[in-house]
Amino acid sequence: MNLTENPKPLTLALSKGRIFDETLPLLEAAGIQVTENPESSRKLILPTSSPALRLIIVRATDVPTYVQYGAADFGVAGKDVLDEHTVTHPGGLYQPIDLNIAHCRMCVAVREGFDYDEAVRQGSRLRVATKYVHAAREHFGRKGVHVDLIKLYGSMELAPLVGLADAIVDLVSTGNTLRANHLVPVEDITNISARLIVNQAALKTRDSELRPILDAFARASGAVQ
Ligand code: PRT
Ligand code: MG
Repeated sequence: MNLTENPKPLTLALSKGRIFDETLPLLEAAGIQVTENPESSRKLILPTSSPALRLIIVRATDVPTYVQYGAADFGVAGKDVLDEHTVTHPGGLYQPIDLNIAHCRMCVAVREGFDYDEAVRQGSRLRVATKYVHAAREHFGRKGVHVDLIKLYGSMELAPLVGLADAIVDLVSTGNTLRANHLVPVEDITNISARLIVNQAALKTRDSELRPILDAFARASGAVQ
C-alpha cells in the first residue's frame, strides 16, 4: 500500500512520562525521530520525522481505548493497564510484542509493623486499596483471602497511612516510594512491562505500513517474533 492510496499517517498512541521516554529509542531504531517533547509542548498530536507516522499523547489508561476503537492504529501500554482494560473490553486488540521497557512489579504492600501473614492466617477480612481491582480480586481469590476492595485512581501509598485500607496493590520499581511512606512489600503478584498493542482492523488493512515499524520494535526490544 502506498501513500497515494492511503494518505492518512499511521497513529501511535503513547502516554507521556516513562512510556514516551522509553519508546523513543525504539522509534529511533525504526529510523523515526520525534523532535517535540510532550512534557513541554501542549500539543496532543505530535509529528515525527516520518510523514507516514504521527503520535497522539493520552493518559496511560486511555491508550488501549484509543487503539481498540481505531482512533490510533497502535499504542504502547503497561501490562497492568492492558489486563484491567481487557476484563471490561475484551477483543479488538492485538498484542504482538513485549517491548521490554517500563519494567516494574505489581505487589501487595502494608504499613511497617502490620502482620500481614498473621492477618491472612486468621482469615481476617482485609481492606485493600488499589487502582488494579481486577488483578487484586484475582490474586486474593486465588489465595482464598477475603478482601474488600477500594478503588483509587492514584497515591495508593497514602491509604494504609490514614486508615483507609490495611493493604494496597500497587506497582513498585525502585521501592523508594514505599520506603518513603513506611510501607513494605509483602507479596509479588506479577512482573510488568510495556506491550505494543495494535488495532485488529489496522493490522489487516495497514499491514504493509505497520510491518517495518513492528519488526524494528521487535528487534530493538529483543523480542522473538
Ligand atoms: O501518573 P498518571 O496517573 O498520569 O498515569 P500512570 O501512573 O498510569 O502513568 P505512568 O506514566 O506513571 O505509568 C505508565 C506505565 O509505566 C504503568 O502503566 C506501568 O506499566 C509502568 N511503570 C513502570 C510504572 C512504574 N514503573 C512505577 N514505578 N508505573 C507507575 N509507577 C509508580 C507506582 O505506581 C508508584 O507510585 O511509581 C511509584 C513507585 O515507584 P518506585 O520507583 O518508587 O518504586
Ligand atoms: Mg503514574
